[in-house]
Amino acid sequence: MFSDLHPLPLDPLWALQNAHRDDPRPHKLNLGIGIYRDAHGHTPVLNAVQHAERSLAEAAPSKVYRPLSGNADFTAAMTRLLLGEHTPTLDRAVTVQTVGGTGALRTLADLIASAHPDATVWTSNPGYANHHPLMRAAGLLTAEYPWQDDGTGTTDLRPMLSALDAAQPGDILLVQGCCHNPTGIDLSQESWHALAQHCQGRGLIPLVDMAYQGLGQGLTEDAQGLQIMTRHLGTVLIAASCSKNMGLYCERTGTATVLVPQPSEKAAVLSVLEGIARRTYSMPPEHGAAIAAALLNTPHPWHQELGAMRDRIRTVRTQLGHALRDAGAPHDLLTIEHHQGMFSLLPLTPEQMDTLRDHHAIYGTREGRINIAGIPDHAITPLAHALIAVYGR
Ligand code: PLP
Ligand code: TYF
Repeated sequence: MFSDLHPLPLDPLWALQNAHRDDPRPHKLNLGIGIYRDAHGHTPVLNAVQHAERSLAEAAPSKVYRPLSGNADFTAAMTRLLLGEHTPTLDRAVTVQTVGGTGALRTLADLIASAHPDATVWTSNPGYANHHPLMRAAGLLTAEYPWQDDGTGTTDLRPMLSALDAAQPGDILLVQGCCHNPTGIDLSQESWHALAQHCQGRGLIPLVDMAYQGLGQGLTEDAQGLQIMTRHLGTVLIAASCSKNMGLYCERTGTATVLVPQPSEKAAVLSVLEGIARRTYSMPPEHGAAIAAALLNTPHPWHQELGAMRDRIRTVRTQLGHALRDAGAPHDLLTIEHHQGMFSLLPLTPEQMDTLRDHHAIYGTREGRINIAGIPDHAITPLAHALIAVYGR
């Protein structure tokens, strides 16, 4: 049965992880995979998470099966985090718990395939490496729009909208809500408004991927663009992840939200989402959702730790910017100062990224993505010098 199968190439991010692991150079720097690291290079479990886990263990509630839509405390609190407290849009929202942000994207892709199998999903280029494979796995077609800096650190809307001229009514606009992976370039508030108008005018359905809420400007601030969409449009899809902002990576905790024009449409959407869960994995895992519900419902300690992560990322960005300036870096390298969230896309070629790895033991992706949140304090200045040595002045 399997004799005709050939091994697939390893996911480039895991290949990079392995290459870094096997590199004997002591000063090696792993800026590949997107995880937050503290000033010493560690990714500890948040105190708020440890506290929630202890409480859960002590309470030892039963492990009987849960609803197909997951933990209701968690999904309700996530819906408010995404859409805002006290907003009428809450009445139009259906949220189910998913297996991380990835599971949310796949669940929504399956929902789209059930409702509108001919839809094309438009995703950014450059964009998140898994968007095309996820959407195609659900049988959907994909297409791309450009995602580039307008010269001021935000996304240039003109080329994006002109590419979307080819989209058909009912097509899906997959857009990252904040802290764009891999570029760190986000839409301005004005551009979010213009994009919402464009979707309304053309009958496009936004699918907002929120994988980094709270790691850019703040939990509320990072949801502004999404909320412009949800206030102005009848139908909006949202994939959310608790992997980064709660450090719950391996607990696989996320949500899929569907905003419908009329509350009367919610029941059918919920039943289709539950059907997708049932035939895929039956129900999502409880542990991460129970932790996340505790963090969301007693938010102060979590907000403090998230704020510390966000502040560190921004401080590292600023310090790297200063180190680059001090070393006489060209303007192109300094754009990283304007980026949002964990990532920046450097203007380096794949060959220059290879040189960075081979000569300086610095591991970023071949497309030029580096994880700013992965830079320990002691590595900031050496990194700046290495970037200039490879890219030129
Ligand atoms: N969407 C984007 C843009 C991401 O960068 C990621 C993870 O890096 C995800 C979704 C998936 O998140 P999760 O790890 O929760 O599946
Ligand atoms: O972009 C990133 O770094 C994340 C991390 O199989 C990731 O998507 C990469 C590969 C993978 C799971 C997570």
